[in-house]
Amino acid sequence: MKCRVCRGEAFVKLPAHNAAFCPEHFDAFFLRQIARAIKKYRMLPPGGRVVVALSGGKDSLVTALVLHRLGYQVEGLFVDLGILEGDFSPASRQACEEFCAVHGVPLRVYSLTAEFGRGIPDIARRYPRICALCGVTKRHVMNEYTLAVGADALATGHTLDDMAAALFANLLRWDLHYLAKGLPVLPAEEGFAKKIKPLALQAENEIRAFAALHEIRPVEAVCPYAPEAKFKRYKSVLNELEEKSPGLKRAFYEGYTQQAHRFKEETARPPLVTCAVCGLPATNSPCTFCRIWRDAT
Ligand code: Q46
Ligand code: ZN
Ligand code: ZN
Repeated sequence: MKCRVCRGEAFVKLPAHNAAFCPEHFDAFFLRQIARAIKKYRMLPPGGRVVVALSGGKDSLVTALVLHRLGYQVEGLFVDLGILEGDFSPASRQACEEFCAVHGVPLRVYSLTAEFGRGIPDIARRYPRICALCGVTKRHVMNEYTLAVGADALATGHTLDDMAAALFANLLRWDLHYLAKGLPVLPAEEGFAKKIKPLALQAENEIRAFAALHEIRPVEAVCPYAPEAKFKRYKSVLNELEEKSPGLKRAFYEGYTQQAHRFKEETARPPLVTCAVCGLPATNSPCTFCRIWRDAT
């Protein structure tokens, strides 16, 4: 296989794009694809300021590197959950610290233990559905932080595989709420920072190749509370279909982004109140975050 651009030895083969590339031209191709998505979905103004939610995994690290290389003012935010089992939080934190040091990306670490004197394992003893609360916690911290620093948006590392699998699952159960919210961009609203997913059109194999090319070293430790990977079955069905029809996943998700407006009016959101403690919009006051971590009642 030869590089589509220079005819040199190919480093990666991308059946979905009917192309193969050498390292140099794959790098340029990957950046160009994301630059195009950022423009198409109006994710960021040129040179804009963006907080990237870093977990230590490859997707979030690749998101930060790409945005940094495209000239945005990137700041990484790592939420240290205080999970010591399996060295999960310390190893994740170290992966983020190393990445940020190598690439010159500023990193802010928000440690639950430092802020509130306890972490996820302490909370897990009281609450059985710990992942749901952990998700609420991370989203709250990231949103509050992005608003506080006045960045243009909060970026997460969701990939095409994540977006297509979620779309597939939510279509099967006609979850209209999600179907109105599955876009790569959620606009800012009062109390909510703009949320963007710059890798929403990049498939897993492309992201893996880009991470390898730049010697990104993601964390290997796995969270001890990790349930079966989200949407795993849907991902494998889509991958089977993709193998037979390269490009199907992307066409499926991209097609949705053109139709998503149709689901908008269908969703009635529960009315929001203002949390008396943190001042952010929530379904109840105090909000779940303040109830759990700030002991608000
Ligand atoms: S970190 Fe938190 Fe995940 Fe661990 S406790 Fe569950 S949600 S599995 S992405
Ligand atoms: Zn080439
Ligand atoms: Zn609150």
